[in-house]
Amino acid sequence: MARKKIALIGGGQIGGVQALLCAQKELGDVVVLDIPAVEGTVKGKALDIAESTAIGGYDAKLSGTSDYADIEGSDVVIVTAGVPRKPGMSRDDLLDVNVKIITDVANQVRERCPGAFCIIITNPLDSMVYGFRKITGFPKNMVCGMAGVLDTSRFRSFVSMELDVSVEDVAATVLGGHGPTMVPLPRLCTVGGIPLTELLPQEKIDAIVARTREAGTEIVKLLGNGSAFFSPAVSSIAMAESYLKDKKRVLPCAAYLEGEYDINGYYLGVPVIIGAGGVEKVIEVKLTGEERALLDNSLNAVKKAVEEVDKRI
Ligand code: A3D
Repeated sequence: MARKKIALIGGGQIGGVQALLCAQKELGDVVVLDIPAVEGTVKGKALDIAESTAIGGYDAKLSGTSDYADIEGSDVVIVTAGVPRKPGMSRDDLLDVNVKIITDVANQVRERCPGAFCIIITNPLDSMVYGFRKITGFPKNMVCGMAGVLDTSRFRSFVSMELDVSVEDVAATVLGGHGPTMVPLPRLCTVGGIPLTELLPQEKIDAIVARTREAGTEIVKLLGNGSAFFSPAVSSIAMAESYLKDKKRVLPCAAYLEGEYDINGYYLGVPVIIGAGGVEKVIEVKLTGEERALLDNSLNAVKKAVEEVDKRI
C-alpha cells in the first residue's frame, strides 16, 4: 500500500511539530508549505526531521516548499497558515489578516486536493473553518476545525494535575466556539468512570473550568511571542490519525451543523466521530438549561465573527 500524503499549510511553530509527529507516527509522507519568504526555513525543518528518521526508526519522506503543485493529491491537509496572537490580543483580532490568508489557501486547496480531509487550525478558528469551506465547497464531512480536542486536553490535564491521577483515566468534553465563551462540561467528566462531581468540590471544578477557558491566553502571556504550539500540533495529529487509520475516535471538533443542537449553517465545537469518512457523525448530548444557555452565548460570539467573514468572502 502506497504511503499516504499529508500537506501542512503553514510551517511555523505548529507546522514544524506536526511534521515531526506525522513522521514519528508513520502517518505518511509530509509536505510542509509556506510563503516564498520562508521557503528556506520549511525546507530546513523538513530536512532536519528527515535526518532524524534513521535514528528515530520511522519511514517517511519530508519536504518543504512554497509551490502548491507539491501538495497535489494530498490525503490530509492541515492549515495553520496565518498569524498567531501576541499578548493582549484576542483571537478575533486576527480575523482581518487571517481571512485573507485562508482565502488564498482555500482557493489553492480546492484545485489541488479535492478529495482531502481538511483540518483548519488558524484563528479565529470557528469562523476561519467556515470561510475555508465556503470557498472550497468541499463536503461538510471533509472540512473541520481543531479546537475542542485541545480545549478538552487542557481540561483533562488540569483535572489530572488536581487529583494527581493518570490523565489517561480522565475523560471529558468541551463544546462551543474556540474562545473565552467555550463550554467545558464538568457534568460529563469522569475519572476512571467516576463522575468528577463526586471527586472535587464545586469551587475546584469552577477553577478548572475558568483556567480551561483562558488556557490559550495563559500560554500566550508566558511565551511572550506567539501562542501554544506543541499541544495544538498533538491535537490536530490525533484527528488526522483517526481519519487515516479509520479509528472512529470520538473527539470534540468544530463541525458544520445542519440542525444538530438546533444550530444551522455554522461551525461549532461538538463531539464527533472521525473515521475514514471524515466527520462521520455529530454526537448530540442532551444539555441542561444552563449548559444550553452557555452554548447559545458561545454560538452568538461565533456568529459575529462569521458575519465579518461573510462581508469579506
Ligand atoms: P506561526 O509560527 O506564525 O506559523 C504560521 C505560519 O503561517 C508562518 O510560518 C507563516 O509564514 C505562514 N503563512 C502566513 N501566510 C501564509 C500563506 N498565505 N500561505 C501559507 N503559509 C502562510 O503560527 P503558529 O504555528 O503558532 O499558529 C498558526 C495559527 O494557528 C495561528 O492563527 C494561531 O492563532 C492558530 N492557533 C490555533 C489554535 C487552536 O486551538 C484553534 C491553537 C494555537 C494556535
